[in-house]
Amino acid sequence: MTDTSTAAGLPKGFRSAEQGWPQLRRIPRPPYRLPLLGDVLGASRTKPLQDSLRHARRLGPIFRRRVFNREIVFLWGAALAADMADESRFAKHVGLGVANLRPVVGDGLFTAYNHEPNWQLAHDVLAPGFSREAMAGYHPMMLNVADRLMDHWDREMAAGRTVDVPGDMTKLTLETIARTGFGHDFGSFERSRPHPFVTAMVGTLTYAQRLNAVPSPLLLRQAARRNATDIAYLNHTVDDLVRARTAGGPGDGDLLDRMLQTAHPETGELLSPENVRRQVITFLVAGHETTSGALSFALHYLSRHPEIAARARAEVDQVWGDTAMPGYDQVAKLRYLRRVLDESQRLWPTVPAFTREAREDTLLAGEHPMRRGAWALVLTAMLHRDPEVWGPDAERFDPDRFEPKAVRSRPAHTFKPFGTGARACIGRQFALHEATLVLGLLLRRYEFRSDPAYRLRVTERLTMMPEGLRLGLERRVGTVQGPVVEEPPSDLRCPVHGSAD
Ligand code: MNH
Repeated sequence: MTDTSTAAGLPKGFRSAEQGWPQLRRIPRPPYRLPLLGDVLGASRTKPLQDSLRHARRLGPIFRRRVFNREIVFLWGAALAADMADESRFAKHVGLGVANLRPVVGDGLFTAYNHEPNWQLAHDVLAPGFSREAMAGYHPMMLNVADRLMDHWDREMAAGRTVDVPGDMTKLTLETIARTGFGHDFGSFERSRPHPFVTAMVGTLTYAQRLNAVPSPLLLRQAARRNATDIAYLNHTVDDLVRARTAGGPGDGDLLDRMLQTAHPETGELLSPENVRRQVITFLVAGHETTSGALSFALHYLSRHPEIAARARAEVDQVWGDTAMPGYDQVAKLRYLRRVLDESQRLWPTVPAFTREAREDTLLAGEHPMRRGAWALVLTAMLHRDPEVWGPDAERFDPDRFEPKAVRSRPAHTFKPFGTGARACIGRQFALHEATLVLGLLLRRYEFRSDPAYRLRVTERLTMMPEGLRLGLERRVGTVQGPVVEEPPSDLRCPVHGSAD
């Protein structure tokens, strides 16, 4: 692999680890390495993350794998991951699956290189779209979409059918981001099949993941053609949406209005039409795929732990009473339910890894020299199961791990479902608000019946999603009506940064 650098000399693109890690040999690797192919024996082409988890368990907190001609360093030990969270020495690395999405979303917020000017510009223009005020404005729309989901679920329940959890959560989260961000309705609940936008999105995500598992993209010619069609569909859908807005006049100050109208406070610069297209796709995809997975895993665990579901339901009854429309401020008060969500994200972070690169030559965790531009993949999904942090029962689902006292007793930077630093998730509060609200509404309305024969299987398309998860529903009887307790208001933190870290 060649080391492409920008004019400024900043590292860009892929660097095989030999170039960046002078003492690479000290890092363990799997025992059976094949010439040319590398460490691919027994490797899964469709579940690379779960493959890496198996290697992690055998090889320890830092290890390397060679896939064809690329050597990649993986890490998940708490001390190593915490050191990588040091923003003064490390930054986001755009590599692997994220870099493979560049043909789809280019210098959109998620895939932009740190040095690309459109990152800061778009960040400054869009961050206010995730402020507390903006979120409070999205809340009624989120409630409305949740009502559509429950209408659908009521009908399925009445017909004696089980529900397709990941499919329906995807409908819900796509409609929510489309409505709140772009004033758009994809009509997902009126369709029996996924919206073609979702099919095209899943296609591009899957293709970006597969590109990491072949020595050359030339081996995926047919898939590449399919991918080009998918990208064209995404572009076309988004161009229509933007055209409708420019023709019809501004919306209600949503993300799209901000993208089209907000000039940078200092430079007066606007996002270019090409960049707007990339941001719209970025937000439509990043804004629903991950939250859908998070909701699906949480529903899986709630259905498997009736005592936890009962406790969460009692909290919803107590905090919400029988209010038809719980208010914005009543969502963050569901502290226990939030812990259920955190615990689901601990075991199955829907974005299961992220990559970080050294800003300068440095020594990782006092042990591993790295040259400027060298990078590693932080395996969040394994960091979240490190027995040294989470105890010998780390694999067990237990929301009490997120009681404030337990959280304080753990080292920093050990729970990273939303990434870290300046490039951490901009939509964190949005996702947490939406997911907590929806879980609260569903718990209040239904009892979940899981199929005892179901074993959790997880499908991968850069993000994680439970496979084939269906639940039976029963209408709850005898709603407990507790008094609405007044709790102190939840702490008001910066909607974007400095909260998860
Ligand atoms: Mn989100 C970045 C996880 C919901 C929009 N998101 C990230 C990163 C993680 C992440 C991890 C950092 C990736 C990296 O370091 O390479 N995001 C999630 C999860 C959920 C989620 C687990 C839901 C649960 N994300 C959302 C929502 C939106 C969104 C909702 C939009 C409404 N995320 C983004 C954007 C970025 C991002 C945009 C890129 C931010 C940046 O680089 O400045």
